[in-house]
Amino acid sequence: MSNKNDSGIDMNMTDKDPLVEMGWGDFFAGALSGNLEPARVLEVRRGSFLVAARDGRGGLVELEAKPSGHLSGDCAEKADWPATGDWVALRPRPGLSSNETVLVEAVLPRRSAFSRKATGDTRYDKVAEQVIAANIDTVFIVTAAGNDFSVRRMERYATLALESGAAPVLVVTKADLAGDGIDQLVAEAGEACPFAPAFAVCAFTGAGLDQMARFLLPGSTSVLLGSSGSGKSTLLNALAGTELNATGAVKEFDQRGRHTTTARTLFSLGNGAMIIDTPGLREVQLWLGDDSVAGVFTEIEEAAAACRFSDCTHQNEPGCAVLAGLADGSISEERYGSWLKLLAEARFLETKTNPLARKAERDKWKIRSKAAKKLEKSRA
Ligand SMILES: Nc1nc2c(ncn2[C@@H]2O[C@H](COP(=O)(O)OP(=O)(O)OP(=O)(O)O)[C@@H](O)[C@H]2O)c(=O)[nH]1
Ligand SMILES: [Mg+2]
Ligand SMILES: [Zn+2]
Repeated sequence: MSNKNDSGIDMNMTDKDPLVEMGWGDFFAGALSGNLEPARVLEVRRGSFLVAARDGRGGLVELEAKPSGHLSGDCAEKADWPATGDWVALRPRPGLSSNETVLVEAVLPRRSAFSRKATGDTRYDKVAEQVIAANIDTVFIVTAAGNDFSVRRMERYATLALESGAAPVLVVTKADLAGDGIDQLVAEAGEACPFAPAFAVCAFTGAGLDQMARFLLPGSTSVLLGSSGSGKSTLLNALAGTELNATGAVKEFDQRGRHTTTARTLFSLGNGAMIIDTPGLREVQLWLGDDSVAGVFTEIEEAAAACRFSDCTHQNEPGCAVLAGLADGSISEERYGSWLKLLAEARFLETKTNPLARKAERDKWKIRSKAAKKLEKSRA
């Protein structure tokens, strides 16, 4: 008999360590100290975390844990704070005393993490990383057929996915809206990231769900990312065969753009695969990753390797192989524009966050201002 709680996690007792089925392993165990107890973060709440931990009887328990003072002291940066999918260390062991508040003492190192630049604060030296989902294997980049469809946005997500350490997969939802045009849309989506699989799904008919299932292996964790209303939660429910999360009609006239999903929550599918459903992101700014930009724009990077000057900016230099590619049509104008924009964004962040890069940037300015002063003197 199956005994599932709200998140769909199977609470049945087995001989196996139930945490192993949630992805627990040596990588995390090696970082767990003392007699702390491991748990996985299912949801981050205001002032607490919903976590899954061993119940001490071979099963799992879902409980609300509070941050310890130690954790708060340790998390100097926003990104250090536990995110959905993180493995954390609890004290005391849940179940030992039912009345004691269970505390999250530490976040264990992440195997992968999908991050973006935190929104809101754009002041000069205030850039911060925001972790959306941790310890993930696959990033489903969800875009609906119809008005939501944007290859440029997919390129942006794909860059972040590559930076996360998880594999990007491009999913075009609401295939029914495109009719016969769906193959064309999938082909366009595929161009956003040359090596990533791309396919269409329809949550209503179930078409294409088998393609997604290939990535949903027992013990694996995926995350659904995409604009609000693109059908992420509907897709989650269709994959689970039951309503794990609420879905909502697209509110076209709601200027505030309210989201149906408001939390990032880790759910379990019947087969032991885990999926993190997220609220649509309105803004997806890069978090570092000029290498990842290169990984998403491989055809342009390959051309760039053949430019005459190693510091070619690919905008007006003679012997620029990228401009030659644009001229002969082997590189698309849209991809070129997107590439330059994302590279500039990634490099800007680099100068804001990496002290060595910052120093190099400063030194460059010093040299420039010295040269300018010399020039001024020679003219005076
Ligand atoms: N035509 C069509 N509509 C769909 C499909 N899948 C979802 N929808 C509709 O799209 C709307 C939004 O679906 P949700 O699943 O709530 O979207 P979401 O991406 O989870 O949105 P947020 O939680 O706000 O980020 C709902 O009205 C769904 O019924 C589909 O395959 N075809
Ligand atoms: Mg949703
Ligand atoms: Zn060039």
